[in-house]
Amino acid sequence: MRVLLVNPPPHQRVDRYDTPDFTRLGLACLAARLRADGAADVAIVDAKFERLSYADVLRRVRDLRPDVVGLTAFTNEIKPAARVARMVKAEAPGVHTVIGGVHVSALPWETMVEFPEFDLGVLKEGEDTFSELVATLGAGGDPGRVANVVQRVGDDVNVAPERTAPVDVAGLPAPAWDLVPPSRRYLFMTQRGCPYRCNFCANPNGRTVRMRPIDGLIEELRYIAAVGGEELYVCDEIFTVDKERTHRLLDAMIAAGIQRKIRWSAQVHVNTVDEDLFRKMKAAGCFICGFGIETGDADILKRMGKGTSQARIKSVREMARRAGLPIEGLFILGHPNETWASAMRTIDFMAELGPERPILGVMVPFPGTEVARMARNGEGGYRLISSDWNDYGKQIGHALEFENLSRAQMELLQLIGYAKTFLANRRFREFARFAWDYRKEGLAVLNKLVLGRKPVPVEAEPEPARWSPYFDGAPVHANGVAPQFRSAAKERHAPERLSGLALSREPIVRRAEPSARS
Ligand code: B12
Ligand code: SF4
Repeated sequence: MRVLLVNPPPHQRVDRYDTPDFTRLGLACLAARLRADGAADVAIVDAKFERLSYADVLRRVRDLRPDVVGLTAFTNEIKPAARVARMVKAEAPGVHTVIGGVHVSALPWETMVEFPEFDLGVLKEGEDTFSELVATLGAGGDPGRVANVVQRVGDDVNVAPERTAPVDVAGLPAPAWDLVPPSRRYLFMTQRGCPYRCNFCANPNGRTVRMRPIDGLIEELRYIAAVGGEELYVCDEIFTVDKERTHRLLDAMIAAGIQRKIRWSAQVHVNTVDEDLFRKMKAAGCFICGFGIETGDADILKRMGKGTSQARIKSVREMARRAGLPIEGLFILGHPNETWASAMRTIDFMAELGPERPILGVMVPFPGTEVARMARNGEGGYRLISSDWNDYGKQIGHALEFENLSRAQMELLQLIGYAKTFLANRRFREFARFAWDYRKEGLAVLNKLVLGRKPVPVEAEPEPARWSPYFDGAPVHANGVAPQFRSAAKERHAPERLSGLALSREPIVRRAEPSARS
């Protein structure tokens, strides 16, 4: 079997992550596992990293003539992934198109119904499932029997039973970085899982933390340094979740002299750090440490499930300062029942803490989260304003607003927040630099605020008419599906009851009509 893994081109080129200077870790992990199993020849095409157009991707498909094309997608990437799959199917209908990643994992049935371009979907962490799926396809077996797979069968969608155990991370081979072009920055993951339950987070790897062995990590770091990697983005949900193990890992990194070749950033939780750990992180090459502060409103913080307090956040900020470790403070505007006043408290708190790198995103109701459930039900003051997945970005997006806080007000608050954090701390030069570094994103927000124009897609094409079951019946207040679209089929086949069943449903493609409420 020949397998091609694809990170699709971006919908637009505004956010810096639309044109990243690193390649996709998830695909490198899948490729490594397939290769170790010996089940397939694997190639990776990272269209974002390589700046490839859709036509370029299709050319690669023609050259490589794969039996399986696997696509990865966060929510805001699902439509570009479907576009690649559509092109592949038009060119070679016999190729199996497989979608994986966090979006299909949160909405398995809905994704397969909305995007007929995908033949199969792999849910959650993909190594075990995809490996079994490829072997099954190679042997001419029934892919619908592979646990954690969703399959299109004619007009039906089959959802196989769930896998009982999460992936044994300790037993995985190192990511197949040799299958992607070398780069200056790499994503690096030392463990998977997070024990917390924040209401806005999909926590895709579940609550059980599983660690990679330290010697394998050091070997991977040596490889990355040898191919010219200079910087890492550590992707662990909480790098310091087990302090004792973090100390051992940092000691091993220092002993191997990693800090002389590579600098890195990581995210921590304020409950799992102390000054000593910060000092050692810095000694091991950490140049900035991120933590989710999320809000400056004490009540909102209490309710969100982060398990922390403002007092703890302030004391951890001071610890980092004393340790000489710059911080990235991550904040969100748009928590349930957010108001102008609570958002201003967030901005004031951000200015007070003065993170070296402030990040202030606007809430996105990612499927599978409590916030998404509330937004779909019109709770928490939320109003969904788009049923277009391309609008589901945190910095540049257009997914929701509040009954009492318009989208434009939220975006204005976002700009005020950034400006105040720098200017109140008299960091004028840094502000100028920040404004220059993020000029594309800033202009996109201003353009939308002042002229009401959304960013222009890179390669627009007429969209096929679709029926999006996720939004069917949800109160979308603009450019989306009207509430009366709730279909009898959706009522009959509630996703909660799908497991293991082959279902009939109404035709996949239905044309959305203008919202009655827009
Ligand atoms: C590192 C990271 C980033 C990095 C790098 C992202 C990247 N392009 O690789 C940066 C900082 C750039 C980033 C940016 C964003 N991120 Co981010 N990010 C993460 C983080 C922490 C880890 C992702 C990762 O690499 N995991 C490791 C690999 C191994 O896992 P994986 O990619 O999920 O792949 C596995 C499975 O999903 C599956 N799989 C994936 N693809 C495929 C394909 C096939 C064919 C198969 C079979 C299986 C499969 O198998 C893989 C191996 O097990 C996750 C949270 C998390 N803990 O997962 C959030 C997360 C993915 N990010 C998220 C978001 C929202 C974003 C942004 C949209 C935010 C924004 N700025 O608007 C941007 C989008 C950027 C983009 N388009 O690339 C959300 C996604 C939610 C959603 N439903 O879409 C997450 C889940 C955070 C959260 N808790 O809500 N992110
Ligand atoms: S602590 Fe971070 S990774 Fe864990 S649930 Fe909260 S936001 Fe998600």
